[in-house]
Amino acid sequence: IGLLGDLRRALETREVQLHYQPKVAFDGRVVGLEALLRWERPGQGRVSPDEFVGLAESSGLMPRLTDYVLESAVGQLALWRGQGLQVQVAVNVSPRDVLNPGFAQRVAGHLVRHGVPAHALQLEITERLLLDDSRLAAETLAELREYGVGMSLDDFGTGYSSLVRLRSLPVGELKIDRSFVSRMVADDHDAAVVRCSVELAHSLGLTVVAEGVEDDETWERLHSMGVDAVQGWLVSAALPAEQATAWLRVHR
Ligand code: G
Ligand code: G
Ligand code: NA
Ligand code: MN
Repeated sequence: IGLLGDLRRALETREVQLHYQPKVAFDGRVVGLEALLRWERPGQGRVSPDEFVGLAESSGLMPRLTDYVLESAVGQLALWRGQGLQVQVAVNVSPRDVLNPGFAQRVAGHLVRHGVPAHALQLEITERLLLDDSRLAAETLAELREYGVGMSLDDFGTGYSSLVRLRSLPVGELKIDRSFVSRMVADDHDAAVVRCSVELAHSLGLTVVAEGVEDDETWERLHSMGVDAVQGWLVSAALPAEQATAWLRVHR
């Protein structure tokens, strides 16, 4: 109860912030940044988004939190574009968000208000969404895709989505879950999952991002497997907006 009250207040005072983690191609070029929520609760230290996103979902606060995230991310995109930094920003949305009537219109509203083109925004949806075979979710995603918003399938490999569902989904990118990436050097089975995911993605015309890349050997293996881009601590952790701006100036 204390945590929920604090979270509501934190959204008003903007104490909850977005940090940005770069996704880069193997030549070092930036292909985008993923916005990740960070909350330093006064006197209590950092609260993990796993914890407060879950709380927001179970308490009905999620639409507000997601709106807050979209507003911050699209606002930041407008600032970067104004400075000549042409990047794409990815926002995580929960399966519940996509089932909210009017979600696509709200996304479009943020873009229009800030004068940001739809292609500059990407939504990361988790593979879990595919499990509940919802018509509304499919229609909402199709509507956003039609509008020009990018779509990425997050945590790939953890949700056992069927090939049929995957083929019919309007996504342009697949992100291999970091549980496979982090173990692929040590474990042949994890390496096989990564290799097959890359092949599957490419044969469906999707680009592949590997997340959770922490060392050079993993980077090299992913490169040789034909992965398109990587994200992880080896490249950079998620950075506060100001540091992300400095990073972009150096790496664009
Ligand atoms: O950055 P970190 O590992 O702490 O994130 C933990 C989890 O919280 C991840 O699953 C991530 O996708 C999720 N998360 C981070 N930011 C957001 C957000 O803005 N919206 C939603 N729905 N989930 C987020
Ligand atoms: O669920 P999602 O894939 O959105 O979660 C991304 C999470 O992974 C974030 O919490 C982010 O902080 C975390 N993360 C990003 N890069 C790395 C990494 O190299 N190693 C580990 N262990 N976690 C990472
Ligand atoms: Na994500
Ligand atoms: Mn992920």
